[in-house]
Amino acid sequence: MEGNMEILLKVWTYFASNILTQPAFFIGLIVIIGYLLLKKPWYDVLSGGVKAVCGYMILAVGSGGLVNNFRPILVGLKDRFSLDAMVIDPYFGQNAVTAGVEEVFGKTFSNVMILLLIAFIVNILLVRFRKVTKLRAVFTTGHVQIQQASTAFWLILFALPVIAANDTLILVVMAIILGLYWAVGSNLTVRATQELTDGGGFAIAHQQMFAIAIASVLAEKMGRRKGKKESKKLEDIQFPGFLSIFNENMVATSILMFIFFGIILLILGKDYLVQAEFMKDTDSFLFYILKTCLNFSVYLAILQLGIRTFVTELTQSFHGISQKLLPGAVPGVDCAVAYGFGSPNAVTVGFLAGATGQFLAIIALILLKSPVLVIAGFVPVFFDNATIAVFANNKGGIKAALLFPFLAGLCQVFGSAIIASWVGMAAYGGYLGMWDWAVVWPVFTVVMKYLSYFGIAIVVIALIAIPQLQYLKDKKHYFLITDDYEEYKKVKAEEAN
Ligand code: ASC
Repeated sequence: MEGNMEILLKVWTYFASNILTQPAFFIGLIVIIGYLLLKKPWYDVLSGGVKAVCGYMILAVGSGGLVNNFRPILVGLKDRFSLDAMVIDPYFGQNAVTAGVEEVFGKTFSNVMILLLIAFIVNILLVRFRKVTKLRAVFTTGHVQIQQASTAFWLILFALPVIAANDTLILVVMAIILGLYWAVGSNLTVRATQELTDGGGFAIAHQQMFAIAIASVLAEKMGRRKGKKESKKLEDIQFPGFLSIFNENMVATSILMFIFFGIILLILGKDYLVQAEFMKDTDSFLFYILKTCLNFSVYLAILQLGIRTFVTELTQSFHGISQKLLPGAVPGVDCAVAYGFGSPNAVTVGFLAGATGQFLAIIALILLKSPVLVIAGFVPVFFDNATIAVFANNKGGIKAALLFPFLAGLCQVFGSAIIASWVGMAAYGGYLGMWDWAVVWPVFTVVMKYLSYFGIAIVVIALIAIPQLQYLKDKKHYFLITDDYEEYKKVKAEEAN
């Protein structure tokens, strides 16, 4: 018995560390299973699998390139001015947990793989029983789930000292709350994502799912209030004269990023950049700045190529899974997949609007003499806000694409500063910082801290209630939108007339 369990655990750990937490291989596996269920010939299964894995790996080269190039520049501000500040970024957040959790709580979390197993099963079951649960999306972005698990571990230990002594209880509470958050959050993005991608057949499973849902609803209201049928979107702008160069996404992004990061690099100064080994003393500063800033457009283009490579395969193959295994389900994927849809300029606009919000919030912290200072991390400021802008633009046009990322930028900084200093993570240099973790999880933490077991119940019930409320509001289209998007569009068009 003991031996069997051990073997099972080994098999699972192998699967989890090589596939479940490696989105490229997980999506590849899903595509292969989907095509097998559709009884496609073996060579179609093979080519679909290859395109899915390579496409996702290309996407990861793009997003990794952005992160590796621009994270150090933003963090450089902290070193250059010797600030005692925490960085809001998933990577710094995870490091802070590793560095501090043992010192603060006398514990380390080693059961990540078991947590993922339980949460994954919970997610599948919740979707399997969608008639009751009203949940439609399965989380596939394991790398993000691990980051979230470590932050949740800290927040839950802090909020619920009553369960801290019992490792099994911690695991169960974490699995329930995280599993629900993953299922409910990705489900919240289903409608907005289907409408953005014209029935792409997936949802977003990342770190700003509540923000996507809220921004989409508010942007839609904003768009409607103007009384016009459609509000002007970013893709509708046609600049005249010399400004027409901005009509081209690559040119617009390059010029805007040259200004934005150019200023930051000038502030950092050549001396610092040489000393911190960003560049050599013999390099031309001008060309270093040019090259660095243009890399933004280059990696963005790579990212979009990756999306184009795998999205069709995923959409088509998942029919196999949603017809045969998990009726009506959609996969939840990385937020960057949204950048292949809608206006490409929304990505840049969202980043700049979000950065403005974050920088203003940071200045406010300085002026208010906040005990905790925050440094903008690249992942929240770019991936959160670009995503929010893509969705906001699609529903509410230009104004929404500027407003919501800007507000989100304020939330990311203020929310993270408050929660990270309260729970003691700020002292270890970082916090996850993404929107849901700067707003939604802090609320969970407050409720659980002050109401203990009763607080856990409230969080769980609230999460379970969200999809029910979504369903009650829109019974007629709720399942149709994933089951048959063409039919959904037809019904919607008829109703509009
Ligand atoms: C994150 C994180 C990343 C990026 C990536 C965006 O939260 O940890 O590496 O966003 O998933 O494509």
